[in-house]
Amino acid sequence: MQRYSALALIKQSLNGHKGWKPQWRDPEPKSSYDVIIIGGGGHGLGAAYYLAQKHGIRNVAVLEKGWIGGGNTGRNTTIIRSNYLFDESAALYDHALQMWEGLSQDLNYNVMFSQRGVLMVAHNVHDEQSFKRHVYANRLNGVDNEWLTPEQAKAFCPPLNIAPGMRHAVTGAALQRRAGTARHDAVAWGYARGADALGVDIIQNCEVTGIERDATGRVTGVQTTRGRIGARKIGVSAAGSTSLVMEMAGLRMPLESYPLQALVSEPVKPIFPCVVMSNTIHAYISQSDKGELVIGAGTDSYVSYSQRGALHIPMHTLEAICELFPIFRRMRMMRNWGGIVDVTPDRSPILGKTPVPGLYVNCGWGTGGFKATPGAADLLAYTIAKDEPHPINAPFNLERFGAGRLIDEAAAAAVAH
Ligand code: FAD
Ligand code: PYC
Repeated sequence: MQRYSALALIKQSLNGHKGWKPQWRDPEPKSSYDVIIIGGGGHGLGAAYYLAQKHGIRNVAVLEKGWIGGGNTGRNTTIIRSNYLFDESAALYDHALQMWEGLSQDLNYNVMFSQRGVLMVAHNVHDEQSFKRHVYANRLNGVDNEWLTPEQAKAFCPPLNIAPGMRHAVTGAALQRRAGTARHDAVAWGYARGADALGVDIIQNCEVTGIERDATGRVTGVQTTRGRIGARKIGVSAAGSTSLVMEMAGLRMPLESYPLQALVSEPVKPIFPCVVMSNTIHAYISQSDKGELVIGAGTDSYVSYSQRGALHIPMHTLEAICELFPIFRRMRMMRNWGGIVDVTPDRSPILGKTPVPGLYVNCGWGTGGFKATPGAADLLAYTIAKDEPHPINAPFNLERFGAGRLIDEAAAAAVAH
């Protein structure tokens, strides 16, 4: 694999940067693979990478109906944190956060992971009680989280308005210092490059239209817009389209898909040092390395498979942002878009085996799966390779909705849905 280093940069600069090779191949699909992953987002590409890297399973294809990273991976606001309430979730999300800490080195690709801290601001007694409960639960699980007064929150994030008379006055905040952001495209590209170098075929513009099963019910392959492809095992990592894909194997999933919108401002000089989230008024904000304010809203209130949403949702979010950060009142917004998020009844993901032999699923990350990318990918690869879940993802099985062993993370999921 072409390595990225200071030396490589100097060598290429002497050559007018004409010697860089494409980061991954554009192969024709083979007639069959040991494993097919449906969905070329960060989770699917990462799973393919770890199948090859950790489990030595290299006869793998990732099938993507559009372009890699063109789903929620390339549309999200990149907030990474692990301050979830329950023990199972703390283990899951902190596994991912620990992997983020070494990801650029592992991939030899700068995913621009920045632990600038995530501040969740409280506006009322209910918020305070809920956030403090999370702070205490997180600490018991060895996950960093601390409670700040409004003044301490302002010292951490100077643009924050803590004036007492506001409609949504800030009454305190929970801060996770190890939390932060990463560059979303780089995550998809870094995994694609790493997987390709290990022999994985990344096949774009290849929509899966059917899942084939034999007389025993076991999967045997997929039908796609580029023909039939055989497979011994299939991993589905299709985010907002999961219900549609799983229906191809005869499975009805406990998921609802909603549009979730985000927007960015014109770029400005560095002004915003951290990430701020207000769960109560559905607004979250950070500043990208390009200088744009990256702002996100709550989900639209109807189910849909459209990658766009209604205008009143971002308008409401911008009103909240202007109240919390009056300094931004005259900023212009440049772009607005939506993604389709797959939401479970308990706001926790589903990651494991399915009733169909050879079919595995990773979904239900809803509004919060970017933070989980390395962890989810690692655990999906483990589950496929071993045909059994890792202890970390074992509780996040599909059967919990029948058995009633829910992991209710509605408060930690943060974004209203
Ligand atoms: P995706 O990147 O969506 O990949 C799934 C892929 O499957 C897509 O590329 C799709 O084209 C492909 N696919 C679907 N059907 C088929 C088919 N039939 N055949 C082949 N391919 C198919 N999470 C956070 O942690 N922090 C945030 O700040 C955050 N903000 C968000 C803001 C917005 C606006 C949105 C929309 C989401 C946000 N999320 C956030 C959620 C996060 O983006 C997702 O949970 C995560 O990116 C899911 O990754 P993925 O790889 O599973 O899905
Ligand atoms: O899960 O932290 C999150 C998040 C923030 C914005 C959207 N999702």
